[in-house]
Amino acid sequence: MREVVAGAVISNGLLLLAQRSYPPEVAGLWELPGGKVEEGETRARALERELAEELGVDVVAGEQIGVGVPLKADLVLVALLATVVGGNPEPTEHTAVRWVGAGALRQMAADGELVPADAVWLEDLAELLT
Ligand code: 9L3
Ligand code: MG
Repeated sequence: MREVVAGAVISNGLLLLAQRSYPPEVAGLWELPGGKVEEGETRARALERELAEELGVDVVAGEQIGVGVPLKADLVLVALLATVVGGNPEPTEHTAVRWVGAGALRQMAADGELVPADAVWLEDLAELLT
């Protein structure tokens, strides 16, 4: 089973969302940033590497939040809490980033603006933000 790790980056009570630029099915939708865990890499290390690559930030990964979400038969998506310890997120692959509170996150979910896989974590994330 391969894994994709996504970061629930929370700072000053706000959650970091990144707007996907690809593939076409999800381009324009917002996600918790991250990517595939490579062979021999821990989830935490993979998340720290992905957020450095994608957003130019140093983060420290923490606990898993929510459930694992199946993406394909052999691929599961997991979310880890993450704290920024250096830098300011500047997208290299994403179209944009934004910081949201619980209310804005719920509104985005209701408007279908979240990547479907990540919308599964709405209640877990909203709880962390309130
Ligand atoms: N994915 C879904 N939600 C997320 C992330 C980071 C990724 N929060 C899905 C999109 C792709 C796959 O996982 O199908 C691999 O992600 P990426 O390497 O394209 O970011
Ligand atoms: Mg990615």
